[in-house]
Amino acid sequence: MINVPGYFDRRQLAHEPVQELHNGGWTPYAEKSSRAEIIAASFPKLHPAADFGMQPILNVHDGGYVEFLRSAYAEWRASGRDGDAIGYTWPITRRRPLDLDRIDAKLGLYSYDAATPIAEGTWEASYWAAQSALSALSAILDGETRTCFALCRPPGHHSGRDYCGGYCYLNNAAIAAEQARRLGRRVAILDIDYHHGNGTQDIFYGDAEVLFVSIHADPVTDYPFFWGHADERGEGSGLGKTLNLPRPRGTALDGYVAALSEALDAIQAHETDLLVLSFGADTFEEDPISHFRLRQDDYRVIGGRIATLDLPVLVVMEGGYAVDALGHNVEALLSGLDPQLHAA
Ligand code: SP5
Ligand code: ZN
Repeated sequence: MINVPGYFDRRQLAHEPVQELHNGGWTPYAEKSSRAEIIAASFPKLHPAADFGMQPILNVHDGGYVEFLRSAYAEWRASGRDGDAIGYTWPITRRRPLDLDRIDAKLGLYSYDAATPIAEGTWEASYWAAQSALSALSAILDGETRTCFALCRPPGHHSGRDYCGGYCYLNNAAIAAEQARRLGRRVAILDIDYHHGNGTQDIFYGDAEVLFVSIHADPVTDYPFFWGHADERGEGSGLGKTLNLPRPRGTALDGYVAALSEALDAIQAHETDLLVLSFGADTFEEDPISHFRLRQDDYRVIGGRIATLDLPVLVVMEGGYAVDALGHNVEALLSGLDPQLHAA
């Protein structure tokens, strides 16, 4: 059992898309609500999320995009379609701004892939995932705990200011990080999901105050392809405040901790006083959609290395699709991160 405090709201289970387009065909949606159920079962109890309202979401996301997320499913159905809303045409890296109202145009404008359908409960679940992240942040800022877990689902790190993608709709980690920054904290985000956190990177790309560091599969071979290359380092006053550490398929613990040392050095150099850890367990050797080779015990080692920073850590759940192992992998990470709390 996990004794790190955690936050979750059962309304996050309302999102249950049926299928996604993958390798040219429809396959069952990998980001299932059972992922959250199995993680929740590893905690003796989880705190219900408090409601921090829309403002922290709108500090990160575009108002038009948020309105779209809330209404897309109803519009899709009103257009006579079955199933979940999904786009089929995308503007080439943003054409000129056009005020288009057709649902298909809006799906194209506000998304970048065909893996992120909008289902009946998508808005409700996404809203409460963001509130879980804000609630866990609040527990840290109020001094109740130094380590806190946000059982965010749907995940968030592929979602940018005005787009969804990669099973992500609202960027939970970015929303919490921005809130913490506004409350005066010096924030770094360390993203250790298998996939590059392109949404988080985009949100803070020109930002000198929030450091974004990511260890992920090389985008030359892996999703999301168009972001996460080592030469992406931030822009303007944010130049040098984005650090990408892509690693090849097949990476196991040794290669991983070498990248992690580089990441931790950058976090220290930033003079960070609060770490947001975007944690995806899809680096696991048995993950069905990914290609790293981390084992369950490796997550304890990784958590232990991150703990050497001696910082308050907000852990935000991202991906991980080997559902049966998910609770154990989260437990291993958290036990490494906070052995005292874990033994308590
Ligand atoms: C949060 C996160 O980990 N998002 C990952 C999105 C990856 N999407 C690209 C790979 C899609 C693989 N889909 C497999 C479906 C199996 N039914
Ligand atoms: Zn992932």
